[in-house]
Amino acid sequence: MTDLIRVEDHGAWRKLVLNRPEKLNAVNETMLTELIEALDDADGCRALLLTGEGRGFCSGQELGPAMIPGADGPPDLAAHASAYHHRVVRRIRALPLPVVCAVNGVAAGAGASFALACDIVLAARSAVFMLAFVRIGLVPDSGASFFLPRLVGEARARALAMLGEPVTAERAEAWGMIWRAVDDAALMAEAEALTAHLATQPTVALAKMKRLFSAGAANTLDAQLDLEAALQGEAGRTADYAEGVRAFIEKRAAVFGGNA
Ligand code: LHQ
Repeated sequence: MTDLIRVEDHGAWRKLVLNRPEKLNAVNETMLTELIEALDDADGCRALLLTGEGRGFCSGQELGPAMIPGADGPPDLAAHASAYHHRVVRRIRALPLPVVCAVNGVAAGAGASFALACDIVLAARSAVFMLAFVRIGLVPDSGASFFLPRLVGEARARALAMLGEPVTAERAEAWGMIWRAVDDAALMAEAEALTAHLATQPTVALAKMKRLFSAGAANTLDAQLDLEAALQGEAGRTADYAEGVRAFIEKRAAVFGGNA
């Protein structure tokens, strides 16, 4: 283990910090492997916060000599994306707990995709999102071509992908690409408070919401209604549901254990 991913434990929630500030947290194989391990290891906690150290959030794949054709021909980007970047995205989406992203600075290429894969995204007002892929002759990956049109519509998604222009945090909020743009100085405190709050919520229900929203992207209304009914049935058998209703009747705040 290096310290390319810094893990901060806060009891019920955890902060994962991309920690290569001198390269705006550009990701390489070591860093992505550590990120995947940190995500795998997070199953036990009730919420995660993903952010970056320094003035950038993540500038995407590290661009270095390994990324251009060498004696063995061009690098196998399909294998690279599948083995690393796409495992990060799959893990974020599959984790049975909310993942908050605090975009503290530029989010470019796969860095933008990682942010969009998270459940709730806050961004510093000075941060920008950039589908930088086109600038180096690549296509959006790590889920960007899936998330972006669903969040902002195809007209904007196609233009952002084809032009690679930066989108400010405020515009991203106005377009529904992220939850909120926040003053730079307030970003971390706000993101931490949000994550800490989520860690007190009915975790099993939040995990089922993630399943619902993921399935809803491809389901018919009928299939989605069936899934909602099934997952509501499961949620209705949790201790947190019983506690929630009891607390309502007793006119007090619910105390959720996050258990099934
Ligand atoms: C970097 C990087 C970087 C290395 C900044 N690498 N050093 C691709 C391939 C394979 C499989 C799967 O998926 C992908 C997906 C992708 O992610 S493709 C997209 C890759 N990323 C980019 O194309 C973005 C490249 N970076 C930039 O365009 C700029 O750095 C941005 C616009 C992010 C920020 O610009 P500035 O604020 O002007 O900062 P800077 O360019 O001066 O960067 C600061 C340092 O960070 C600098 O190093 P240096 O030693 O000169 O101070 C950069 O070289 C380094 N850096 N991004 N991706």
